[in-house]
Amino acid sequence: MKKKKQNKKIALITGVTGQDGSLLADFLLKKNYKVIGLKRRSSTFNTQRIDHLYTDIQKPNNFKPYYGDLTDSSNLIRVIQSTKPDEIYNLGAQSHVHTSFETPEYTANADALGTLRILEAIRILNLQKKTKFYQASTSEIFGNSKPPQNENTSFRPESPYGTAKLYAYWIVKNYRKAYDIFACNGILFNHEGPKRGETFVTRKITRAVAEIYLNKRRTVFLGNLNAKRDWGYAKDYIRSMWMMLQQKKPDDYVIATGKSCTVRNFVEKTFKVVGINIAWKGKGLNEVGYNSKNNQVLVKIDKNYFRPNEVYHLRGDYKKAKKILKWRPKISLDEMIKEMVLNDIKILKKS
Ligand code: NAP
Ligand code: G4F
Repeated sequence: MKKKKQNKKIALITGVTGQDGSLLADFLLKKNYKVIGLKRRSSTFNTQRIDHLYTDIQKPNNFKPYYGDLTDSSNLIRVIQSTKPDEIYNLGAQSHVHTSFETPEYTANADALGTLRILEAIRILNLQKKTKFYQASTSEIFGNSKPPQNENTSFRPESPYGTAKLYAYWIVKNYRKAYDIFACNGILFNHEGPKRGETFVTRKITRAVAEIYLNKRRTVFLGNLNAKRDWGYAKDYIRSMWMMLQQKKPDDYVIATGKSCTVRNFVEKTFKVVGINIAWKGKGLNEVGYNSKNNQVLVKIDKNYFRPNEVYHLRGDYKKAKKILKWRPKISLDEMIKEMVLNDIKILKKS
């Protein structure tokens, strides 16, 4: 008997040019999906993370980029109407917490209303039965609620970013209940890797350490060294997004490692990869980190990197994801830091 040809599943990813979007595109293409990636028009190239997916534009493959923006409803409706995706992963966002204090209205427009626009598009186009929806929620919605934070922890966002993401979180729950849309919130704690944007603290540090190691710079300036984060490995977290949409029922899940450390510890661990032991002296803005072997000052504090409000300690409890999704993190923080530093050294040697 002839085997019936199965149609490929179609996934639409907003934010495909970002860290998570590009990794998710790789992941879904390996699973034989057809991937539609929403990218913004930009005056300089913004596709470095996905260029490998369409080297030859004349040769159609399973990845197709579309221009689009989360602030543009008509565009979103058009793209969703013409592609009719089985799964939508809404990863697009103004995702920088500090920047959200400078651009609060834009952040709300893209991060909060952008989510609403996609949910409305699903409803308007009558795709409730077909299209599953993943929302990139965040541990920032917990703000300064006491760790460990899980799905039952109260929300106390401390930034325009966290507040916009909390709107998105609730509107997903509203639409799930009201219109029976298969919609999930992945409440992901910080996750990093070689593709992390260079203004987030982990990549800023691994890149600076690589430059210091190669004698391309002398010091790195940082803000609050005492903030604690639960840092996981981005590729591990991407897997959980897909897993959520393969369940029988839509639900919300915390994704984390369950361990946290300070920015200060992260700095120490990163310098250790290139054989430098960091010691600290001084207080507040005058604190410095120095090479304990030769006293050379390598880390300084700059008050411009402090935020109007700080989230002091995020540490997630991912028991629910472990039990229901059978998800767990695989790569340790030390392994990840090593990978990030070695990758930054490699990039710098090429440049
Ligand atoms: P990222 O690297 O900053 O990527 C954000 C993506 O969104 C980029 O592709 C960006 O496009 C796009 N974007 C920004 N504004 C847009 C708009 N108005 N319309 C359409 N696209 C827009 O972020 P990420 O680390 O991959 O995070 C992915 C998602 O997860 C975000 O929603 C973030 O808030 C959330 N999240 C991240 C973490 C984390 O630790 N990484 C944790 C929890 C939640 P350009 O490339 O053109 O700028
Ligand atoms: O790396 P960060 O900028 O990440 P933050 O604010 O935790 O946000 C990231 O994780 C969220 C999940 O919890 C995501 F939703 C969000 O999109 C983003 O991916 O800062 C981490 C910590 C903060 O406490 C900050 O004050 O590092 C501290 N920090 C100290 N010096 C610094 C610096 N942060 C940055 N970006 N740059 C510094 O020089």
